Amino acid sequence: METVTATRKETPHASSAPDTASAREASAPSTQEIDGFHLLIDALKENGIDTIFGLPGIPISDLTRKAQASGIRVISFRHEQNAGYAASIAGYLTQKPGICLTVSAPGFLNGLTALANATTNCFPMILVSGSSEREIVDLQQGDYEEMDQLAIAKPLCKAAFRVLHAEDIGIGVARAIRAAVSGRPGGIYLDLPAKLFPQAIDAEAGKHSLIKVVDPAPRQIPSNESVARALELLKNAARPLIILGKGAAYAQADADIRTLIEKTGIPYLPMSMAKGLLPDTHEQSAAAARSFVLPESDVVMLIGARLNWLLSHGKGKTWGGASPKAWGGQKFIQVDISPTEADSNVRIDAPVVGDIGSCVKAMLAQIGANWRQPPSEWLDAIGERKRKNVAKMAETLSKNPTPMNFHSALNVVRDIVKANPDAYLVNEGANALDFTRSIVDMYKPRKRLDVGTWGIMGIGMGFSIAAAVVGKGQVIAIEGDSAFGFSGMEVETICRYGLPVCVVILNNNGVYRGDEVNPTGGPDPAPLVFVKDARYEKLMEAFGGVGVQVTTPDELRKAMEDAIRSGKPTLVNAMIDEGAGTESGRITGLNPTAKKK
Ligand SMILES: Cc1ncc(C[n+]2csc(CCOP(=O)(O)OP(=O)(O)O)c2C)c(N)n1
Ligand SMILES: [Mg+2]
Repeated sequence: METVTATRKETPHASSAPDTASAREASAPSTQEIDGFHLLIDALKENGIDTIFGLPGIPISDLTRKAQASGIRVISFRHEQNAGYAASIAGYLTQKPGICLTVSAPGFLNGLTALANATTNCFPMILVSGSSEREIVDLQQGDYEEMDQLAIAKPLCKAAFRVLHAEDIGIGVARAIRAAVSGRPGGIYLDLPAKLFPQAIDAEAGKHSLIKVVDPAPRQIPSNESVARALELLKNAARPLIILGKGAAYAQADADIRTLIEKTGIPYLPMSMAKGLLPDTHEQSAAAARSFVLPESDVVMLIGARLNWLLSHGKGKTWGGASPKAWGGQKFIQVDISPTEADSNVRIDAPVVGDIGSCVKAMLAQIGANWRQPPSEWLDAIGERKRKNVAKMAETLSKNPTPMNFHSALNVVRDIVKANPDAYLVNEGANALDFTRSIVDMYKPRKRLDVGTWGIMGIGMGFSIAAAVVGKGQVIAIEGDSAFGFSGMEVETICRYGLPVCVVILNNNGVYRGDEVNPTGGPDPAPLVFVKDARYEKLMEAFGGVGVQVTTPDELRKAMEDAIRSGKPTLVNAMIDEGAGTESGRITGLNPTAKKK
């Protein structure tokens, strides 16, 4: 392992900093020195970081080589945005910050969308970018890839740091790790100017400067009063409901959360990425009666779920309010790590602030053995709705139309996921997303990885690669054809690393659907449609993976079964009725329409 170098003397950073390294060398000469490259690698390894997602170039090419040589797994991507998404979801899956490494200005900017998305979704990630020479950047003298990256990153992340001296690398990495995972996790930017890497300091002093972060995400215990207040409200509810968000899934408090749900007997709704925290087939899941339970509930406990647009801000018609902004009358308990989350959209009657694991434990401790189950009228009413909706869905799923539609294709995916509950399910698109979410049941926590808070397109291949690498398991990616296009080139990365990823494109020839025409009759296609019947599977074949085009559910089933059996990179191009989708999938209401036709 190459950690300590007997270096040539690199000129340390000259003008913007006192020449501390050479000053010390003069007073205490040393033959053994360590440079910035190795200090950074050692600082990451010291903190258990074993994987870097990135894209090499000036000034970080050598860093990727040396990192690989030191035993860190380096996954090289074709575009930084995908490396960034990979890092962010690795952070979500492991509770360790995912590292994305990029070059300066353009590489940094390409990674920035993923950093902002990580912050929005509370995924712990660190974007590490090389940057150009400070004094030239600050005087705007036109350096190679000049950009004031720190200033640009700041508003888009939870915290941003820059390291100028090799002896500060340990501190810089420690601060970035703590900031990423403590409290509400998020995206961190770490700026490393090119001149930092060859700076050399005394090896012993360098070793001493590294910090192994102790307890990076300390437990935050809720107050007893806040827990008692919440339970009092829940206990007296006539129609209680629990909503589990991806914060609850992130917490890895799976057994306690399940015990809380089962002990209280309260029906629950999983948000998209909380599907599988309890198996979707759990009898207390009210997912199949969502539009009934939201307006009818009287006390709602949110666990790691925010009242953002995905929950209609806790008000309006979804919640039984008379008008779009009107309150539905529910009382809310909000269990969240952030004290400022409460009252963000509606009044929170009982905030419980702490980490989800500690909060749920505290509730279990106070609940004791004699918890009264919710009124049977409420449970029966939900049960009846569920039965009706499930029967209706079963009827739709059993149809076998030609051409295949979303339902007949996803009926197959549903079976495959049921037979492979440990597989990760990555999902993006509009109809391809919404139908998959409602049709495909999940059975285990943190297996469903999707577009998250922003409904962002482009996470598909980055998430798939990270799930295969850090989750070390089979991945199934269900992709809209438009969604796939955002990260499609990474199928080369999937093939290069030989990852067990089965991509299924639900190909309906366009965004939402493929049957629109240019109203002018001119030669350009309509803005939302693509080349008809495109052969996406050939892209996978180009890099040595398996490509299959399928037009029936039976062919789809066989292709997916083969992919999972072989573990080979596979792309299944599933041809879907181009008229089957709806505008914007399930969120049609957010689409502005012209007042006058
Ligand atoms: C980064 C980004 N750009 C654009 C969008 C807008 N958008 C939402 S869904 C979607 C694509 C939907 O088409 P497809 O993936 O083919 O799914 P389908 O509805 O056809 O199944 C787009 C472009 C977005 N959400 N994110
Ligand atoms: Mg489509």
